[in-house]
Amino acid sequence: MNSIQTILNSPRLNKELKAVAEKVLRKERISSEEGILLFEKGELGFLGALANHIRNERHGDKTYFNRNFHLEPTNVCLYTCTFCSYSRLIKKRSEGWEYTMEEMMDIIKKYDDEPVTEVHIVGGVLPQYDLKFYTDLFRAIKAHRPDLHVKALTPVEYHYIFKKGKVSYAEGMKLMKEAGLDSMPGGGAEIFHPEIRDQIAGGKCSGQQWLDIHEEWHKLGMRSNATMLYGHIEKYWHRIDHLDKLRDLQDKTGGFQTFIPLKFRNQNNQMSDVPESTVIEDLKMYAVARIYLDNFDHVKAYWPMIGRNTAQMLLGFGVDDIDGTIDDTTKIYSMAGAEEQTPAMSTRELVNLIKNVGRKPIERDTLYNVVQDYTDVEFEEDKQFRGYVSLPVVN
Ligand code: V47
Ligand code: SF4
Repeated sequence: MNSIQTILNSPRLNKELKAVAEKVLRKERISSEEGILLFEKGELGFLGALANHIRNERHGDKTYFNRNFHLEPTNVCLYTCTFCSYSRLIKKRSEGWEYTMEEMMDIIKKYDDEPVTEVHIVGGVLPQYDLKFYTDLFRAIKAHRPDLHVKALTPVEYHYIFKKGKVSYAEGMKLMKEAGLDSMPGGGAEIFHPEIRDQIAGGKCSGQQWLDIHEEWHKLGMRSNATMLYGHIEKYWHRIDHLDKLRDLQDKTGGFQTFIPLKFRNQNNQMSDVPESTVIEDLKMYAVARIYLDNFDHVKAYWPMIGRNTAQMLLGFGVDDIDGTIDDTTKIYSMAGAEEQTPAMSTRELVNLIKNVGRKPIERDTLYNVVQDYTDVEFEEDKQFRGYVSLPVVN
């Protein structure tokens, strides 16, 4: 890939884009108009070089991953998000699963001898999973394994259970912290702007409520992630509006760790007629996010969703984190059509995937403390992962 300086010296480069790039290199913040310009006029090579420059300045070759597992309490949900492969199941509840406390603790205990550092808990919204249920669950996990980081639930669940439990967002988040919640994942954000959200988000919390709940959590000194579901019916300006709101809240609290763009997948949901974005669009999305979110430390590619090959390429487009080694791909995504053929990725595979593009694999915990630097750890070469075109993945 060309360096940003080579591209800036090219007589072919559009003057407006050149001005934006120079601003970024001077570490000045770009405006929403300039963000839209990047999407509309920025060629892939230009966006990639600029995003890669920022990524390298912040992290060098370091590329983070963690060892975690996912716990999905239920795949049935009260809401009816049109992009979700779960929402139809509420009518056929018997086809789904609804774990009890004991069943969830049995899943947690399955990992007792595994070197995982985090459990990521997220699923559908149902009345029996109320404030008491979740505070009991977090307490039970912490009593059983105090060092396991509990990254759990999103403002979608919190808004629902706090309303039902008649507590404010501030009181509710405090109760969660006391029960053992360590951090919040980035889900439920979708697209904040009501013009799109009202069409796809099935009646769940608004964009503002999502932001308010994260703000309350940050005020307690705690950290969270943020996502955006892109590549469906939204326009570029909706994406920039979303990034803008995240950037503003981050200015206020500094509580976000990572931004994760989530590519819309179109299988088994009510939006199957909406085509998925191309890989070029995906690379552009990640690069613009890295350029626009100047106050976020990390940009993550969630490989079970985007595909391993694209995740590997994204390491040159602003991404410095590719999430976890999961031995059981979360069902939400496999139902939506992602990574069906190859659900698992071992630590060895993940490390080799990162090394094969010349980066340094660093296992981190949820808060980005280094667990192990794999740069000089030699694994046997993984025949499945050489370069970009290897496995028959979906995208
Ligand atoms: O909010 C659901 C998305 C999200 C589809 O914080 C879909 O570390 C694409 O937020 N196509 C939940 N996306 C997952 C999530 C997440 C994942 C990994 C790591 C972290 C983190 C957070 O999944 C939902 C929604 O935006 N989703 N259906 C679909 N058909
Ligand atoms: Fe429920 Fe979440 Fe699916 Fe929406 S995306 S229907 S809130 S599980």
